[in-house]
Amino acid sequence: MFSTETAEKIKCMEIRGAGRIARAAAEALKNEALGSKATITAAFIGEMERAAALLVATRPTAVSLPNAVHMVMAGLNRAKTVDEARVGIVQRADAFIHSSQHAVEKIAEFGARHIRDGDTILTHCNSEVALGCIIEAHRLGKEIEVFATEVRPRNQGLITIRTLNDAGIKTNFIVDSAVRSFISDMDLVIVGADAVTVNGAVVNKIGTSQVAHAAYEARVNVLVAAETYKFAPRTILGEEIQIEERPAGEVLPDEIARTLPHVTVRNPAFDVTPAEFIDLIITEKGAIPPQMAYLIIREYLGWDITEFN
Ligand code: RI2
Repeated sequence: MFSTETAEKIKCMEIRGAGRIARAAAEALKNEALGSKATITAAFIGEMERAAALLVATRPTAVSLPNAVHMVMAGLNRAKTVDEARVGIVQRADAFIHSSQHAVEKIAEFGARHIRDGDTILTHCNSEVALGCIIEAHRLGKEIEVFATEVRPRNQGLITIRTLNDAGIKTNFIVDSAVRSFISDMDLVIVGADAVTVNGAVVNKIGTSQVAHAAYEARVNVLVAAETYKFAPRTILGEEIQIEERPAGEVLPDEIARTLPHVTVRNPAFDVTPAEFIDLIITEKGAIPPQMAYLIIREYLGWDITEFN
């Protein structure tokens, strides 16, 4: 029940942002475990597995979601009693949520060091961790100015400018297509990530690759703020990140679309920025060049490749 409700909220983006959906899924699994009436271990495990599958299926791109679910569900099959299984889920969910919040704080601390007094920073979409770096730099007394994009079609830029405004940070709001016009005035680009692949490519909100390409051309550094649970272990095995394509109505109202029978609206929610356009990925374990993504997957996610075979 808890998972169905949370799954709906994630799907319609009432709960959004790669870190937030991961924590919401962990919380939903915890509540599901606490609320379960199952008295037989196998039945309890079955309930939890159905809840986990439902949550993972909501948004296919943000790897934080299956990673969080995997961490909460790890070892469930070894539990001998319902109580043991329930306690395990609750402990692992709490541990994930706690470490996720800690990671966001650590990244803000590390990321702020890359922002200099007087910097003008461009950000795209609404990333809790990217904004955390900017707000921490401001808190440390650095004079900064931000350019934030609109982020069609869901306008997450509005959330970003509200947050920056509330923090008292001088902010400019621009349409997505204005990025190249302003990029030469920027000192830094900071964005978040929905997934980081083994070759250091970053999957993030649609338009990120254009921003990074423009920055590369203008020799402006690009930082990606991403917790280690956004790195994608399955990409080691050659699995590709699925890019979510959202409803056409988000881009073009149905009543207009109906009058244009020869027009198809395409609405991919994310794109892929290759490693060569990224200078650093800031994780809670420190900053790494994107080419070191493999090490994060092997050392910090702590999973053996055989787990996926
Ligand atoms: P944090 C968001 O996805 C954006 O792509 C953002 O850059 C990314 O998640 C990371 O967000 P959406 O849910 O975890 O808006 O840094 O599609 O908040």
